[in-house]
Amino acid sequence: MQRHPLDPDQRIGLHSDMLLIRAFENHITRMAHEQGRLPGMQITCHGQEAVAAGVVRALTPRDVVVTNHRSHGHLLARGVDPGALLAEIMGKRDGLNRGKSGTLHVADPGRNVLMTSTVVGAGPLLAMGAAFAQHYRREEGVTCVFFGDGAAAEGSVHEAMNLAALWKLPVLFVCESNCWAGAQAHREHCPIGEIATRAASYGMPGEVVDGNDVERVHETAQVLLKHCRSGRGPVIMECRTYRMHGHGEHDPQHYVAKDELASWAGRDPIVRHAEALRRDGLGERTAGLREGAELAVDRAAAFADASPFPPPEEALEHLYVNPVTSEG
Ligand SMILES: Cc1ncc(C[n+]2csc(CCOP(=O)(O)OP(=O)(O)O)c2C)c(N)n1
Ligand SMILES: [Mg+2]
Repeated sequence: MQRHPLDPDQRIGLHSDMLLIRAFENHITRMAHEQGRLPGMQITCHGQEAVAAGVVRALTPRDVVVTNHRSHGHLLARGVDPGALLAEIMGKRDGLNRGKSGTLHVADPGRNVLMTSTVVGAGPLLAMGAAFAQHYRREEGVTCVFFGDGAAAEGSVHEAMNLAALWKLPVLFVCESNCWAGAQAHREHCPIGEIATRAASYGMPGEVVDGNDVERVHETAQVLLKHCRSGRGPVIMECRTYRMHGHGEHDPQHYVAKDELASWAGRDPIVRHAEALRRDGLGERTAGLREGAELAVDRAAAFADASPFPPPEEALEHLYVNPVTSEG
């Protein structure tokens, strides 16, 4: 695989994205443990920041993103304003979707984030539809869909991959293989371990990448996106990573062995990347980045806290582009 070395600005950009995502998710964790602060289930991507930053930074604004229940990192890397995202998660009026989507259904049409689907395995089919539209309209974009290793066991994912390959649709299928699907370990739902191996059976390329190595993720995504853009059809990119928190913040994951957690903590993508940057003489440029990310989240929190809840009369507004009226 022909990779292009990253320049210092790109490397620092990837690092900043990961720091922002981590700071944001830490804030969600804190709030999730305060009674009454956040509605619904809160699902964070602690440990998976390198996948979000590495893949999303390789996309262009024309590319479409379809995400899943573990979406905050994808959205922040795409440039979604942390304040608007946090307000959305809190169900506030100034949220990205006016407080009507919450964390689990966020969409940002302005940034081509088509939708967040929390129906496990539905995202790849939606992505295939979006990619069909891109192909049909002869647009340049690619559709990038994130899904989990558990989702890969759903029949819908097979259908999406099969048809995308048959019609040579520009889809980057990104599997975040994070060792768990809810409380089920990877080996309990996946007989072959590697999901990218399946690519061969669809006649498309498949790559496995260390999902805790942000630069490797980024370079691999760049190469695979080139394939999608060339009209040769879809690809599967499997990022091997780890879910450091429970399925959601309500889940203390007592079913996870302590030594497994400790071993993955030792491969933290942010710590590893900071070390790599230091080794290459870029340590000085990382000074203050963490504090900057935390400040951005503090500002986001102040914005979201100050935002009111939407009034009940707005409940049925902005749900459809052309709302069906009571007159029909
Ligand atoms: C069709 C469907 N089945 C079950 C669920 C409940 N559920 C939500 S997330 C999840 C686990 C998904 O695991 P994986 O795809 O590996 O993603 P991860 O949570 O590890 O990021 C399950 C079973 C659902 N949302 N949709
Ligand atoms: Mg998983």
